[in-house]
Amino acid sequence: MLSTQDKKRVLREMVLARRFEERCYQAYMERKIGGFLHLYPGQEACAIGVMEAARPGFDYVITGYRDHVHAIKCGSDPKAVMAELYGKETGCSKGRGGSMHIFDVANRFMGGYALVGGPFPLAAGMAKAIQMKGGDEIAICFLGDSANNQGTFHETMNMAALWNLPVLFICENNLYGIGTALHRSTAVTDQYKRVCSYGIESDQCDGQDIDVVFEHAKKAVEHVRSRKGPYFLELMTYRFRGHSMSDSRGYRTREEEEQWKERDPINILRDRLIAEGGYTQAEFEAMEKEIDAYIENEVIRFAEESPEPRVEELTRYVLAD
Ligand SMILES: Cc1ncc(C[n+]2csc(CCOP(=O)(O)OP(=O)(O)O)c2C)c(N)n1
Ligand SMILES: [Mg+2]
Repeated sequence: MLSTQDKKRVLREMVLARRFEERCYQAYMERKIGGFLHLYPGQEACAIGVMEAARPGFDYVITGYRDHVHAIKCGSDPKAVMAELYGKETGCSKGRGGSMHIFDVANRFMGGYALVGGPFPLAAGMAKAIQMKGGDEIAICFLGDSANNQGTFHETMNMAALWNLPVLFICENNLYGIGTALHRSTAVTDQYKRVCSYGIESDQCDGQDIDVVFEHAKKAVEHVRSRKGPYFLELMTYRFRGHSMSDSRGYRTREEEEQWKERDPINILRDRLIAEGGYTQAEFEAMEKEIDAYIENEVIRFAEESPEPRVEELTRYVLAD
């Protein structure tokens, strides 16, 4: 169980994640950020709750294009992530990758991938390397619900089970792949059931309540770390914003959105802390203000003031020598 102190810390991390993403939205509208931008509000308890149960900076993590918060939870500096979104030389991928290609070797955050389903086999490869080297790490692969219809999903599940790889798959099921509802694209909508045919242990839980995510993730991480084989955990969640920046959300109703917003992961944890005593709404609001000031005065300022990559060096770091 998360202690009161831990709960306050992860609440802070979720608020930082939310404000960071909302500030990205604003910067995109001001044309400071270009290219694709996929935001994470609504899903914060997933990445933060799972990594709270794992070892950020030690375990290897990989995900898709909705990747900023995963990187930050693994230890990436929010300044280097924002500078990457701004396409600056000080960005974590030296401004060459942008939003979908956040990368941080030092913190074992292995990306940030644009190809849906692409990270599955890469995660298996990371797990195979861990297995061969004999370390205590695990590989964690976060992906969306729709990624599971890619061929790579099935090929990877088979190999991961066959080779007993130390890999944890986290499915962030937000019910949509771009504008297509899950039930319109997928025969079996309970994603955790799909890995049973490969003999992989799996579970499903609420992805909005970080206490619930943490408990399920803890069990999953223990399973993989003790080398009992791969594990697949499905988190039921919702993205509050559109898929990407140009999305009028015509494929879902405003009522459905409002229902999910009643299950905002930040409000759930804040209200619980207040109900348990020893925490107040005033403290929460002061924290929000302090985080906004940090994002503005440090994160945004750093991105704004950092240099652009030099034109002569634009292709540097893009391809291996
Ligand atoms: C191989 C490949 N096919 C198609 C796309 C286009 N595409 C981008 S996101 C997406 C939907 C993915 O949805 P999901 O896996 O549920 O993730 P979410 O965006 O909901 O987090 C698709 C089809 C792509 N990026 N890569
Ligand atoms: Mg999805």
